[in-house]
Amino acid sequence: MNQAALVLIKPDGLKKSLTGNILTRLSETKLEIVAAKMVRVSKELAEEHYKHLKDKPFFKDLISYIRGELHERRKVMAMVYWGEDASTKCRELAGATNPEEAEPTSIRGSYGRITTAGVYENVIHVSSNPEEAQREIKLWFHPEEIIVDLYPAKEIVAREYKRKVWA
Ligand code: DAT
Ligand code: MG
Repeated sequence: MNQAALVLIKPDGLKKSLTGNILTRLSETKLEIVAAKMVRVSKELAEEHYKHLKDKPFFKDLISYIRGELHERRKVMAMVYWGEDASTKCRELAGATNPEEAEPTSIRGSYGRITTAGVYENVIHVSSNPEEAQREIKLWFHPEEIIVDLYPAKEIVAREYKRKVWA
């Protein structure tokens, strides 16, 4: 069945110039990229994204990490992969959460590390399943940023809202 998965290239992946390698590895899945952008991650977005871990001792470090505070790279690359069993296929290539336990040829096994402070720098995020993907994609993307209709959306007329346009 066609599914969507949120994939994030985390700040360590960007700092290590791994974008090309990661995209090449993920292209083995034959899935389609239906959305992509660079994001400066707010504290609110980071905390909402990882809210299932908010009671963990590593939560604060995790938020700093995804916001790029540990890598002088205040950005992540966010993408939506779409197609047959998207989350399973992408997670298989990503490897286990703990980069030291990840299959050595997986993305996390190849490029991840655990810092001396205990932070899992595991290079990418991939949604675990379609339900998690839906929650996460709705956090990271607006409907019009995705080139297929993934989830029900509605049109609204927004008045008095401020946005930047080209000068
Ligand atoms: P995953 O990213 O494989 O879906 P997760 O959702 O359980 O794993 O955790 C999210 C992130 O939190 C993970 O990528 C790295 C960090 N993390 C998880 N368990 C950890 C631990 N025991 N020590 C340090 N960081 C951890
Ligand atoms: Mg997870």
